[in-house]
Amino acid sequence: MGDGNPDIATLKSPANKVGAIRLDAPRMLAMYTQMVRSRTLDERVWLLNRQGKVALMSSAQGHEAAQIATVHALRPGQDWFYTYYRDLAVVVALGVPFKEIMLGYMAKAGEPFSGARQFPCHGAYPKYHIVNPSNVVGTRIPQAVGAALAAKMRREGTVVIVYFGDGAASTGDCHEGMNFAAIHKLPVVFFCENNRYAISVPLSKQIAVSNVAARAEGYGMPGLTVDGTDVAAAYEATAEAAAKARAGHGPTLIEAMVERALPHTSDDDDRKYRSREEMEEVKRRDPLPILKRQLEAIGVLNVELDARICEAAKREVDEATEFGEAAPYPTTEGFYDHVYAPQGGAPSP
Ligand SMILES: Cc1ncc(C[n+]2csc(CCOP(=O)(O)OP(=O)(O)O)c2C)c(N)n1
Ligand SMILES: [Mg+2]
Repeated sequence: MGDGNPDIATLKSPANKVGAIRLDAPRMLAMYTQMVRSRTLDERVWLLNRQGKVALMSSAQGHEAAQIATVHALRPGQDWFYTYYRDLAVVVALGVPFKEIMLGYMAKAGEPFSGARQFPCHGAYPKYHIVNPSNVVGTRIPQAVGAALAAKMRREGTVVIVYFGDGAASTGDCHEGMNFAAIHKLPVVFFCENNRYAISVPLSKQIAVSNVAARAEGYGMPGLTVDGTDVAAAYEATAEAAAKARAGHGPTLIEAMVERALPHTSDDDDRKYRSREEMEEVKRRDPLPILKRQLEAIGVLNVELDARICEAAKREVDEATEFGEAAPYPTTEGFYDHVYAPQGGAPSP
């Protein structure tokens, strides 16, 4: 494990126990299905990268429980989701079709977020209320706070959630956004996916305190650290934070302790800075088998149902892969669409 991380064992609370909170079995099964789908897609994209068909992948493997739980704790269609590059499972849980996601990974024409001009799932998808304007870490935090200010001024009862990593939490943008949101009691949930690494830099070289949530006090908002491999813990924390935000009580900082199961991106080699023992522990905290075991224990999942869920996910991913491979690349026509241009049209090339 990286140095300086909160002791995961101390994060266990009654709220972390399945059944102690508002999570019912059908919702947990829906979360599991989404987790299997996201994982299956994630693994396929990784393979496609190795085949030279996808330029870059930043995997969500190990983060999925936290990501999916937040979507269930919010109101898709009303609330806004400011995601970052590792949030594939958020995008999946919000219902973006795999074929469209695959167009992004393969940089093919018709990709809905940015027309394949940006990284996969970067840009915006208004239909799903997803905004991810930039790969520059931390920048979406003040932007999300601005959206929360707009929501408050319009009295919409809308909540904005902004996702970011532990590394992004150390940017100036993060400080400015959190400070402003707390002062003005804005309806925003700051959701830090703490995997204890910013590429190869461990948490102890990013922050001098033991956890990111400790910062919340300095801004004047609640902050809590939860086990992000446990859907129940992440769900409850997000649901409470959203209820507070909707009621006009301002922002909350949630720090979900997650695992980055793969290298930072498909261009990284984490064997240079993570030990085998550490990766064994990461495997032990894989959220997929954890949720699977929880569902089996309460009699909601059995071998047949699990096989059906996995087969359906594979079929969906197969179809998306074929669709993506058959799709054309964008042409230069429309090159200047959706970009700012001087008065009088597009700039001359
Ligand atoms: C402002 C800025 N600095 C550096 C980078 C290069 N960079 C890309 S991802 C990353 C690590 C971010 O780590 P973290 O926020 O913990 O997210 P994680 O990838 O671990 O989920 C860095 C430094 C960047 N994109 N933006
Ligand atoms: Mg990180």
